[in-house]
Amino acid sequence: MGILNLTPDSFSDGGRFADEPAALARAHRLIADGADILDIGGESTRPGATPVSADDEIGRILPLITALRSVSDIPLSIDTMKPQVARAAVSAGAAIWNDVAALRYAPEACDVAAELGCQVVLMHMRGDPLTMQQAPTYDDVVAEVCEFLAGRAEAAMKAGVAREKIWLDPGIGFGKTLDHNLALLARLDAIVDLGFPVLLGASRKRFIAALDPAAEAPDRRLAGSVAAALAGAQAGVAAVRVHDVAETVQALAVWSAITAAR
Ligand code: HH2
Repeated sequence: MGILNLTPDSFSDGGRFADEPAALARAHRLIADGADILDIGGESTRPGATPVSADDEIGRILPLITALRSVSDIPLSIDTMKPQVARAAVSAGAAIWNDVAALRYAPEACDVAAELGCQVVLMHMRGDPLTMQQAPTYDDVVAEVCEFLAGRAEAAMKAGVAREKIWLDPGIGFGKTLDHNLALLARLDAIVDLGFPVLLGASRKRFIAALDPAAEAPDRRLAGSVAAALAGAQAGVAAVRVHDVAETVQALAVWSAITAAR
């Protein structure tokens, strides 16, 4: 899953693809590099990010979805917490609602997901993007994330979302310390065992800089991002959400070939 941020403030590529020609060119690059899905975002969820209105978010994402729909049939995912934005994106042709709030942002979120009939990614986040990195604590992060994700899948299914439409995501960096992130990356198999496809988003995240001081700038985190993607593949995740598609595709091809030759 290639990341396409139409935001002025995402942590790694904020502002670079905010106008439509640049965004379309970026989308074509991600597709040529081997992305199977494009994840389009109109609101940054980085720690401390300022929220934007649904209208602004729709204004950012809709022209690109419409333009892309007329030139490519690659599945599109909309990265939003807001049911109105998901509705607009799915009406314009998006197939996946990627929700970092796991359908908790608005009371009608589960019903809207059921009504739209699209695939839904339910991600774990402690708190919200404004506050989530303020001293997060867990007794057992892996067990608590699994319990949360299983509960959100239940809530979605109770509202009428079909089981086969649901994906789960541990939410690397969302209300987690370095140790929490590492515990989750080490036990992704526990999330895979919940029985839903798992999406992993570790690309260029801050935990990589905590392990390598030379990776303070997000664009210096490629090798660490690839290492995390391979840990995900090893544990059986279904997809990885990444900025550097060509490099990740190559790493996964080599890893799969080695695995197949065993
Ligand atoms: N991480 C970000 C955004 N959306 N969605 C899922 N399912 N999983 C993730 O790990 C995830 C996500 C990170 O937020 P942002 O600051 O918007 O940066 P970027 O989109 O460049 O990763």
